[in-house]
Order: sequence, then structure tokens, then C-alpha cells
Amino acid sequence: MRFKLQNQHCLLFLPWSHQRISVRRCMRTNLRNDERKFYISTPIFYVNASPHIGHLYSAVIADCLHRYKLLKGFDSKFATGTDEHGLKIQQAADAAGEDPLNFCTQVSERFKHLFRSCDIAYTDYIRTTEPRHQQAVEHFWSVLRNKGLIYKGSYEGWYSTQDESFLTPSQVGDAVDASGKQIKVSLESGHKVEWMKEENYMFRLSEFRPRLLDWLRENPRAVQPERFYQAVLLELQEDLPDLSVSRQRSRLQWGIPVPDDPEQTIYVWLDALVNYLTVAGYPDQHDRWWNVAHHVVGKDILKFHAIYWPSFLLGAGLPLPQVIHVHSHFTVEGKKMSKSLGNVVDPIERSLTLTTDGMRYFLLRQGVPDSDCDYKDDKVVKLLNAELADSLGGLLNRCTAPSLNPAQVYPHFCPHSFPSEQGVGSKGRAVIEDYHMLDAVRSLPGVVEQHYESLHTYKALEAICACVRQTNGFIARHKPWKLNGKDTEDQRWLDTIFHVSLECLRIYGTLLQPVVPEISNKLLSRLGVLPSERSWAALDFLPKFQEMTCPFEGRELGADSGVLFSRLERPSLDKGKPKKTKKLQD
Ligand code: ME8
Repeated sequence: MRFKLQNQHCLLFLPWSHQRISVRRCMRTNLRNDERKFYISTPIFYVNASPHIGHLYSAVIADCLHRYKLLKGFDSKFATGTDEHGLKIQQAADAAGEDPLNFCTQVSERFKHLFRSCDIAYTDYIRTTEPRHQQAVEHFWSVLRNKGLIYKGSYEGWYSTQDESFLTPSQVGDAVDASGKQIKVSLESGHKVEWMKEENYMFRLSEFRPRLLDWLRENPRAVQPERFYQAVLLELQEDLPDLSVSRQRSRLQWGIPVPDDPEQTIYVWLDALVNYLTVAGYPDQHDRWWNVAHHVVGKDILKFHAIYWPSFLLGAGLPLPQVIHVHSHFTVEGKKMSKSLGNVVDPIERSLTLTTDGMRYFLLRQGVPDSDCDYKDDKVVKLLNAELADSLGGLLNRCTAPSLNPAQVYPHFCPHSFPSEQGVGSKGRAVIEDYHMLDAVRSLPGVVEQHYESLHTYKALEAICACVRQTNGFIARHKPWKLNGKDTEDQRWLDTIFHVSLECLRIYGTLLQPVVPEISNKLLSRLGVLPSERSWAALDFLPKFQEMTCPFEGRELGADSGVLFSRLERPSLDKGKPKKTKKLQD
């Protein structure tokens, strides 16, 4: 069953006067239980090394979608966690001279700490060493085995421990290692591969190619973006070999033993993929969540999620995930992040200066799912200063500074100053650009919704930034500081300018919650918007313009808790220079 958002795009193409009604109608729509549920996962991360910005990027993408779904009134489950079995982890624990479980616990805690400190609001954190997961994997294995899809055989071929992946000869190339030795590497990841010959269990992957092709043809949005969907189709042009799904216990002890065969350990990818089911409650009552499952994965693990995983699920008679959202990678100053290059960016350390919301904003503003993106400290600082400190922070400051808003209220809107139609001879003071701005802000929730849904978050942020610029332009155009507060007409227009601007800010703050939760909270609290007034359904822009009641009008502003986002120093350029303070009226 496909998950369908019945109220998706409901605000997009409607005339202004119909929007309020349509929002209510959308809310009233009786969505079936499943359609009010949402389940999103990140990959579970290997614990052989500490987390870096790439891991945070995946988590922030999923967190943003989860928070957005909550704002839309969904019951949303969001899972992340760590992948703790396999040869790679066994070797890392050996190298550290640690007991594997202790080693895993330490690194898993680092991921947890990162996610907590970056406001990743996961509802479940899964570790593959947990008993609930071992039970799920054993059950899943037995189902496949009982259906005759797993058989004892022998595997001979290339294996990359770093990727925990089997490769065909065409996926392997020659390279030279640091000591000048000729080695074989995976063409895709560049990681070293070794020849492996072993008795183990095989999964009948070769049987699933036609069913995978049917699934993809019937569900053209199952793998997104399109580029990765096409990549999977291309991979399926060739026959699939059966897949080795266990290793000899003598080589790999750190993993879940094959049920009824203690001489074999379950292949780490089969073990890891089942985590998504474990979180859903498998093998007991998993349908409720499993029917609405969505995965966020990096492009490096597409084959495992779009070929192996659906085949395992089809084999076990389970529904396939609704969407596999694939994202590209972050490089650092143009280079792939790697320990040997020493360019791995530690997100905890960076967020101490950039702030956690700053990190989140940068990753989502700069990250494009289709293509790789680059991290550079200087670029981050420039972007955050321009968009969060100057543009958004400046706008809030202009509307709430006691010098311009001495009463510290959400002022009244005057329909004569800003009539709903800009007619000839009207006494209105609004000009055509102001009407354009209202149009843009009015359609913004629909635009943002569309981009949040498709994980093109950077486009949502681009659209919000464009509107913030327009609102700043609105204030700059009408220069409220030049109006004469003693003149009634001027005072009404002044109040109207601030009413409209605060309404714009309320919309921006509400829409930004999934991306920068702390900044949004600060902004909305300053406007006096209560937590119960921050949902998607409360996005009712400028009701006074249609002669409806505005619950905020006349309300006292919230307490001033300081600058929305403090300007950051540019690491290479601003060293030693005094910090600039932003002028109030420019
Ligand atoms: O593959 N840019 O774990 P992993 C963006 N345990 N994202 C990046 C990235 C980068 N430079 N580097 C990593 C595994 N990622 C398995 C997954 S799931 C059942 C098992 C992100 O620790 C991206 O999401 O190697 C990638 O797919 C994931 O981290 C790989 O993390």
C-alpha cells in the first residue's frame, strides 16, 4: 500500500481568499490511521571511527523530515543508531586492544552524544548488539531459510572489509598502496579488496531481478532522486549473482551466529538492514510502522538498500519501504574526507563556534541530494552571517527593537493603509511591491512543503531566504523610523508595517522549525507565539488582510532573549579584527 499525503500541496495553487478554508478542510479530512503515521530512518553508522559531518548530514536530513511531519500532525517515528558487528569492527576493536562490546559502546555513545547535542530528535536509537535486534535477525533468517531462499554453498570472489561488500571482477581494479605494493581495489569506493574462498550460506538473490524491476517500474518514486533510481535500473540490467550471507565463525566471531549452525556468522549487511524492522517491532507487531517506512541513505550504500534489502524483504513476504531517499556526499575543501588526509571535520568541535543550528542550517542549505557538496569553514561563516545573522536576525531586530516598537506589542493592522485591493484613489500607502511580497509569503508554505517532502531542503531555504529579503525590502522601502508617531495616519501605517512584518516573521519562524529548532523557538517566543500556535495548521498568514481575526494583534511581545544569531568571525579573514555590530536601520 502506498503512503499518500492527502493534504500535500493543498495550499499551493489556491487564491488567497480560499486558503484559510482549504487549510481547515485539509485538517478535517479523515486520513486513515496509516496515513497519519510516518517512519523515517537514517543508516546505522559503523562504530569503527568517530562521527563526522557526513554522518550528521544524514541525521539532519532525516530529523528535518521527522520534525516537519510532526508539525503536519503526523505520528512520526525516527530511528538512528549504530552498526556494531562485522569484520571491520572486530579489527578496529582488536587494534584498540578493547573488548568488542566495550569498544562499540564507547563509539556508539559518541554518535549519541553528537545527535543529542545537535538536536537530532530521534525516537529510537538502535544498536545491533541489542537482544531485541538479535531476535529480529534470527527470526528473519529463519523465515528466509524456511522458504528455501538460503542454501549452503561456497563463495569465491573479492571482498572489501572496509565496505563489508562482495564484488564482481568487473567492480575491481588495480592500484598501488602507500608502500608501493600492487593491490586490488573496489572501483566504486577505492577500498582494498581481498580474494576470499569460503563455505557459507548463500541467498538466492539471482531469483529477484524480475521482481525488483517490476517494483521499480510500478513505483517510479521508490528511489529518489531520479538519478539514483536510474542507477539502480542500470545495475539491474545485468544478472544478479547469489549473495553470500554468512562468514565462517573462525574468520568472523563478532556477529550474530547463524541459527542452528554455530560455525557460521550472519553477514553484517543482512544483520544491519534488519535494524529497520527491529525498530518497527518485528517480528511481533511491526505492520503499523513498517507500512510507512522511509529510509534516508548516502549514495555509497544504494546497492544494499535498493537491491539487497528489497530482495530480502520480498523473500520474507514483507512490504517494501515507501521511499529510499538517497543523498550525495560532503567533501572538505574539494577533497574526499579521510583519516589519512587528516581532513575529517568533527561536527561537535565545529558546532562549538558555528552553533548547532548553524551547522544544521549550513548542511541543509548547502546539501544537494543529487550531487556532492563541499564544506569549507569560511563558506559556512559567510553563509550563516548573511542569512541567519544579517537577514533574518536583522529583520527581527528591526521589528522588535524598543526604539521602533516602544510598546513591545504585535501592533494593529490598518486595512485603509494596506487595503486588500490596490485601487486607484485608495488611501492605501502600500505599493505594488508590497502586494508582491504578500503573494510570495502567502504561497511560501506550499512551496516549502513541496521541497521538504522531496528532501530538497536547500530549495525550501532558498525560498524562505528570498521572502526574508523581500520583507527587509518592505521595511527599507517605507522607512518606519522616518514616520511621525504623532500623526494618526502615520502611526496607523507604522503599526501596519510592523504587523505585516511580524506576520512574515511568524511564517518564517514556523517554517524554519525543522531546520533550526533553537533559532525558530527563540524567534517565535520573541513574537509571543505560543507553542500550541506553531504547527503547520496555524500557518494562517495575515488574516487581517481578509478582514479575519488575528489572534496575535495587540498581544505583548515575548521577552527579549538577545540577538537571534550572533555574527561569526571568518576564520581566515577576520582574525584580529574587532567584531562588527549590526546597525539597526539599514
Ligand atoms: O555504511 N557525506 O555505515 P557508515 C555525506 N553501517 N554523508 C556521508 C558521508 C559524506 N562524506 N560519509 C558517510 C554504513 N556518510 C553502514 C550502514 S545501514 C543498514 C548500514 C553517511 O558509518 C551516508 O549516509 O559507513 C552514508 O551512507 C553513511 O554515512 C555510511 O555510514
